[in-house]
Amino acid sequence: MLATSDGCIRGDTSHPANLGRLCSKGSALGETISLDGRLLSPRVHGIDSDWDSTLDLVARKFSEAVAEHGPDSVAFYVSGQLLTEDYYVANKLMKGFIGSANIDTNSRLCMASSVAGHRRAFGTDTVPGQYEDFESADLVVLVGSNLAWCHPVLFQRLSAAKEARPQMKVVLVDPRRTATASIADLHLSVRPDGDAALFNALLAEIARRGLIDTGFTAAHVDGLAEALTTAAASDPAESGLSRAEIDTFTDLFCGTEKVVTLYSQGVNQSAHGTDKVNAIINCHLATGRIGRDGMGPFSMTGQPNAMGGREVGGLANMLACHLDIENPDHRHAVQTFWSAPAMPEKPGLKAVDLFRACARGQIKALWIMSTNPAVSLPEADGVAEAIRNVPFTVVSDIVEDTDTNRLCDVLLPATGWGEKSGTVTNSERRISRQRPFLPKPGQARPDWDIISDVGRRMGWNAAFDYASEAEIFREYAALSGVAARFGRDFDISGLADLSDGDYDRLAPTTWPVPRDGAPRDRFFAEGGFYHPGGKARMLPITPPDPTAALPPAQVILNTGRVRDHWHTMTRTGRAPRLGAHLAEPYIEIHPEDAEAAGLSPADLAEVQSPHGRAVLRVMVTDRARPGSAFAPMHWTGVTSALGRVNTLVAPVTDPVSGQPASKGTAVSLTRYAAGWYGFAAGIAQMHPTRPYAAIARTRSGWRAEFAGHKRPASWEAEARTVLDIADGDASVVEDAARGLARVAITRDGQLIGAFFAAPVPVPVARSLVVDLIGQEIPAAVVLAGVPGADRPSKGAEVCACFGVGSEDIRAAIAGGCQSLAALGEKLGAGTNCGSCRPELQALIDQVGAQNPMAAE
Ligand SMILES: Nc1nc2c(c(=O)[nH]1)N[C@H]1C(S)=C(S)[C@@H](COP(=O)(O)OP(=O)(O)OC[C@H]3O[C@@H](n4cnc5c(=O)[nH]c(N)nc54)[C@H](O)[C@@H]3O)O[C@H]1N2
Ligand SMILES: Nc1nc2c(c(=O)[nH]1)N[C@H]1C(S)=C(S)[C@@H](COP(=O)(O)OP(=O)(O)OC[C@H]3O[C@@H](n4cnc5c(=O)[nH]c(N)nc54)[C@H](O)[C@@H]3O)O[C@H]1N2
Ligand SMILES: [Mo]
Repeated sequence: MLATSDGCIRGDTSHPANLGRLCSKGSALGETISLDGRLLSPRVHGIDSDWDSTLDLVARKFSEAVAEHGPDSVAFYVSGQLLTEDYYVANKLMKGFIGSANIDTNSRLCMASSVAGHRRAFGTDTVPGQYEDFESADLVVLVGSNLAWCHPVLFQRLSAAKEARPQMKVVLVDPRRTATASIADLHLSVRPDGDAALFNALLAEIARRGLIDTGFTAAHVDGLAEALTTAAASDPAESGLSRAEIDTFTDLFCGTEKVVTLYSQGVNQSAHGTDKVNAIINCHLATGRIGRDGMGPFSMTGQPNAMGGREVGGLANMLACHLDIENPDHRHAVQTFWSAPAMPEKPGLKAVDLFRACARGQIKALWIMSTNPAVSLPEADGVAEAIRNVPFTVVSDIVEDTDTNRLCDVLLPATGWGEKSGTVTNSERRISRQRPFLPKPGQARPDWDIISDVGRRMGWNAAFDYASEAEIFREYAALSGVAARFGRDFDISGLADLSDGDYDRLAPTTWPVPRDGAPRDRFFAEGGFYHPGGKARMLPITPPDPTAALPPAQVILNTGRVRDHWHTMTRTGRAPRLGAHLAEPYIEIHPEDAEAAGLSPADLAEVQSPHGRAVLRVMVTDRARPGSAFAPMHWTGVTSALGRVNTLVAPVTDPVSGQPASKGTAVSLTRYAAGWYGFAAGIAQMHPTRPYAAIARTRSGWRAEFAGHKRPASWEAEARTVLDIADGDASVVEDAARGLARVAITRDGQLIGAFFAAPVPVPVARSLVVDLIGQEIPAAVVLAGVPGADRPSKGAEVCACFGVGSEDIRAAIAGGCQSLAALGEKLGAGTNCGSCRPELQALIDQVGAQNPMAAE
């Protein structure tokens, strides 16, 4: 990614992973880098402080806790959004010097089941293939991946490959018919967690048809017979699919040699996630379709450096460089290399258990870096309580106000994207440099520098005396050479002698990069697995019993992502063009479930589980599978009143990987009893202050949805409070009998705030009102609440990159643009990141119908 002198963000066409393509969020990064809302100085109990005294305090509190209660009384909770150099130093400080393995990462919520599945099958955490394999495959099976929205750049690569080679087939396995279904020849709406039953059925069929690659399995695979016996005994119907659907899928898989099975959080985030991973890998091992051009299982990472974190040993059960914590030889080698005083002999606490230990009072000092656990962990209210319960808490972040920051004693300002320097590794094992192009703002410092400073203040001067990220990288690369002597896959020792200049210029590089010996692109085509004896393991997988039928008005809550937001929105929430696609927390439910719960479109649903409650806007759609509802994970206490879905999610984890089952909590649905509903747009920042509320950025300021119980005595006062506007002239139209109210506030003829209330969800053209804010416009136009003839509404935002709305697109289609190419030529829509192309196609397919993806 490049930032150009005109302030634009462009893709780097020479980068082999994206070839210059960006997603909507990447394209909008320029809107997120202002210093508005940034954390710019260290803060202790809400008061700005200096680095020296703050880091002395941090070092002293951690040292005291270790001295009084032992090393396991402290913990770090870190993130796949740290750079490799940051991550390496954090892991070194905790595991080698503090002497505890209590460092875990948000990758536990993301990649842990893939890591565990890889280790069970291959003996180490290796992704065998590379992105090019998606392009050269003849069948790509996407399992629990919404590629169109979550990996739009790869989605574009896949779309282009399919266009170029129409014989290529794509299968999507997902309970929901997502935007990704637009590329699929076959969509299998699997029952939640029905995947293992589906892949067992496939494995049994592979055997039945005599398609086991016996040469490969005899030479390179253990466990074939047991895996086959178990697969044959498993009931395909437990997948929730019909016999015909399963047959179509198995025919495709069996009849195609070049198959890539690409999977993501629909696989990992499950109480059976590791088993699902191994059920998939089994089918590739049995057919020998692994590590060859266009073939293999492919686990897709999410965060920029999820893979780098796995490599440095950021998980509580790993050592650095894919070495094992339980292995005394491995421990000894790392300890010697680091000249470390102490090394833990057993794994530390995994994320969910770590916060449970906080709740129990076992953790006395906690440092959170680059993650927002009060929003993103299951049982989020309990996690917030647990953080409050730790006597001393530190968080390093780039923004000032997050749900987690609000709970912590000490805030440390880190440098962010554009300011940081280091490396990240992507899903295909490719290491890329992140180069800074902005000055460090305020007192912000790189994460590695903050961590190293604390290490020195805790007494380990020599071990943490780093002058630059290049120095850390060289040390890390040298350690990987030590690991390679144990026959490990992760070896970048060939990069251990880079000069500072070489490091700065480092081109994107796929590991392994051994000091001697040839680099290679793929693993395992000729065996060479990392279990003793060099064989892979197939595992006998017993699918979970299908969940018993839920009572009426209960559904399984599936959670995940929307197209234009990133996790807890600390950055995407600042970009107006990213707030327009889906501006409010919502729940997507099937018409049958809506009916059973008495919910109509645009109602608010009260969603409850034993762990908490949320109130979400209802979106009724047959894209949902009956019995399974979907809600995005992005809304927080900063952006909403009751939109945090992790308050609902049960802290159930996979027994092997410890990864939470973030997609499978049973919840009940009822209609939220609101006395009034409101929509407001204005120039000032609004806050989620009403019983129901959600705020979003707009180009002219902010917009918000509200609901309350008792109707306010004065609508003007209510409007001024929620809009946070005290001045200007307010015009009010009220129909007290029907409970309708509209308030427009102007200043010097300019519209600065508009507010609409009704006893039902407010029917007003949101995007039009938003567009009017800041304009010279008579209050009467707003109070009419309809588009003026000269100002047609552009409709709900579809293309975030070029700000193109649904109405403009409909008009263009009606005017003759009947293809994506024609729309792109006329409006630009869909020509940058491409993630709206499924929505554009849907509009082409059904002009005149309601745009199914938009919030309005
Ligand atoms: N826009 C956007 N993109 C992102 C991110 C973001 O926040 N926003 N985050 C990044 C990160 S960190 C990650 S990890 C990735 C995640 O990328 P994805 O895994 O693609 O995203 P999710 O929406 O979490 O989940 C994917 C799908 O799993 C399906 N699913 C749920 N349960 C099951 C099941 O039992 N079986 C199957 N087969 N499918 C199921 C869901 O319906 C959902 O469509 O995205 C990355 N990209
Ligand atoms: N229900 C449900 N929950 C989920 C998921 C789900 O699908 N459903 N998905 C899970 C997954 S896959 C993931 S990856 C997690 C993500 O969850 P989180 O990691 O909690 O989410 P982010 O918003 O990415 O948090 C990153 C934080 O780091 C800050 N930050 C950004 N850059 C820097 C930096 O350079 N240094 C420092 N120190 N801070 C920085 C940001 O401001 C932000 O506060 O959520 C998980 N939780
Ligand atoms: Mo993730």
